[in-house]
Amino acid sequence: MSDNPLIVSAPLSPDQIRTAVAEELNVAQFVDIHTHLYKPSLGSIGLWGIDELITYHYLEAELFRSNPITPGKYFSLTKTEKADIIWQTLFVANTPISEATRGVIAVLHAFGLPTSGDLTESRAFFASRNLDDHIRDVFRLAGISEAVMTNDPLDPDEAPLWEKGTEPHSLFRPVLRLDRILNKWDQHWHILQAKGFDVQADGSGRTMAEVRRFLEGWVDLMKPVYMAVSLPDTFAYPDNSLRVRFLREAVLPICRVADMPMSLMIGVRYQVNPELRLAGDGAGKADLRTVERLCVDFPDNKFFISLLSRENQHELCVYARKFANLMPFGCWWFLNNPSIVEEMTRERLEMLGASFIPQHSDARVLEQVIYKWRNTRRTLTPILSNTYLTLREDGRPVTRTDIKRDINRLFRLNFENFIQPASAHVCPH
Ligand code: FIX
Ligand code: ZN
Repeated sequence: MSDNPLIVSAPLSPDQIRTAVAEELNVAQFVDIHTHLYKPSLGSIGLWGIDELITYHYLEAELFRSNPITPGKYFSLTKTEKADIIWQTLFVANTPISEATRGVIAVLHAFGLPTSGDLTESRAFFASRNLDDHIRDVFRLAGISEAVMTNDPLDPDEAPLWEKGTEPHSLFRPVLRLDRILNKWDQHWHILQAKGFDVQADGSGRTMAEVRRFLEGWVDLMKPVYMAVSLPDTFAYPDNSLRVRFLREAVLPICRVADMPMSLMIGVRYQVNPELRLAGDGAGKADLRTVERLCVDFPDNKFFISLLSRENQHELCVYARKFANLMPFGCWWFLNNPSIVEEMTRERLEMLGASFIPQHSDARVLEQVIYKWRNTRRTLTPILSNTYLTLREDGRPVTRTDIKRDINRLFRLNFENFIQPASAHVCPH
């Protein structure tokens, strides 16, 4: 398709709309605004390769439904043994028809590797890859220009790497993740104290000022694009909890001064089955009056909001219509399945136009971005096409320029503007 301005601004027929949406989604380079991927200089905490793909916690949960092995026995196995039993159970003895199993198939297929039989050839392929080249190949196949990380200043494996000094990487953007402070202060306050911060388990004394000093130090060190936390379905605001005091007196003031969004991912029922470890979390409906009150009480702060319960999604769209400092993003975790992505994306387009962020991958293993973004494009193509077909039917011609502009806003500009001061915002064009 040429870039002749005459052609791109010509009204499209229904078939041309469908073609243009598919083509523009395919060529657009997305920003993946929430992942658990790591820049190479953070070393072995960055997961990649076939054994990591197959032992993804989504697949571990599915293993225990199709194999009598106990979690205790499974977690005593080596990584290779774990991958072998999952591969045999979910990919050989059963058909890989779930979203997460099909994703592994899509990654193997993308690299021309066998999608049946054993893992010998695949293991040899990934073992032969140079990580930097592999990352660029994976991002190219996924159609993403950068991945936003999740960086934990109290993770014993990660924090020392940042403190020692790490190489920045143009494809990865840092995020300051606060779960250990906001959700597990009782288990972590002594680490700050040992680092020379005058903090107390009960939050008394100079604790709030010292937590603010700790976080300001990490903002200087890490240069995060936003701060983030996952919160339980029972998250309450306002209340007298230490968590709310940390938000009010340390986290949100820093974010406001830095014009940095705060990402709240709400609705986790942590460790409903602890035996499953990372796969043991569940989902619950949250009370969104918390989000309402935060947006009212902190009008100069910006909130990325993602919710884990399908039942919260419509009310999130209503709140996004009330508060411009609220940016709904993604179809998170248990919602990242075509049947629910379709419902959520349609109601967001109907209520918010192009003023939201449709998806993030939440990838924990590098190559997952290939299938997670392929699935997003596949699911969104008919949804966006029908949106434009309806607009055309109601009397407004649709051009390729419209489609290109809207896709850029949905998958790049809404994020890039939201992490910038208003003075730096770029208008969609
Ligand atoms: O809190 C989070 O960032 C969640 O996305 C993860 O904890 C979760 O395990 C996940 O990877 C979901 O996709
Ligand atoms: Zn996540």
